[in-house]
Amino acid sequence: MLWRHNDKRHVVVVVGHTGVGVSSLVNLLAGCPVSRNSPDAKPHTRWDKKHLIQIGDSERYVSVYEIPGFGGDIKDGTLINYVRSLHAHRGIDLVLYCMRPMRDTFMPQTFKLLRESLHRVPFVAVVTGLEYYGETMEQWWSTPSEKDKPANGRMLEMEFEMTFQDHVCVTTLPEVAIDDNKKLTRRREGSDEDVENLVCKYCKEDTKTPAAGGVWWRLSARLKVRAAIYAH
Ligand SMILES: Nc1nc2c(ncn2[C@@H]2O[C@H](COP(=O)(O)OP(=O)(O)O)[C@@H](O)[C@H]2O)c(=O)[nH]1
Ligand SMILES: [Mg+2]
Repeated sequence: MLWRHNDKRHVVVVVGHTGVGVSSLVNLLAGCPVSRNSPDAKPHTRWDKKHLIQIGDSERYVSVYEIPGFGGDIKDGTLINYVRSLHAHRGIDLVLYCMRPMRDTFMPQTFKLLRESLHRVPFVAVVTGLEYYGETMEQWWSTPSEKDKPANGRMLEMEFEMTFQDHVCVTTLPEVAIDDNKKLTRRREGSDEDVENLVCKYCKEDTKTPAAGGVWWRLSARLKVRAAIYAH
């Protein structure tokens, strides 16, 4: 992939365990199916998935990089190197970290490695699959999943050491799966608005994060990623 060093667009990276709804979130943000989401949740997402997505009604576009699912076809270490390299070349402005409301999709170790690699980059938790949850989907964050346990948001912090700058509780169910269900349609539209607002909040004009690396670092990072891809 050729990165354009002079690209001044904000860079948003979408990551998550395979099957949590990374591709579906990208489609939600784009407002139409730009990425294939797989009914069987197999990791169809491959390398070099970059989408130019218009935010809100503005004239501005952000570059959204859809990272293949962790725990899928491609080694997690290779994916982390790829994200590091992207940060060195383009400067990442926002990480959308997708999870389902299930522990095995949290990936605290991966979170830690990404967090350490991306200094000062805001991480936003996107909890998907909440279309039938509670009175509002947002309640998931402030509700304990078991009696006498901390609320889910606190639990992520205390038990898994995963601290986020922001969070959003959503459904990324594709439009075709919703059909005419009014409640689900409303929840999907609300999810779209919430995620878009977050992207706007962290990708304001004149706040582009500069690329992190010097020329030599960038070159060696790129070679490492190339080697990892060929080895795959
Ligand atoms: N119930 C539910 N299913 C979802 C949601 N988001 C995505 N899916 C489904 O989960 C499967 C995997 O989604 P996909 O976006 O391909 O996941 P990815 O592997 O993370 O890219 C697909 O069948 C989607 O239709 C959601 O919010 N709720
Ligand atoms: Mg996918």
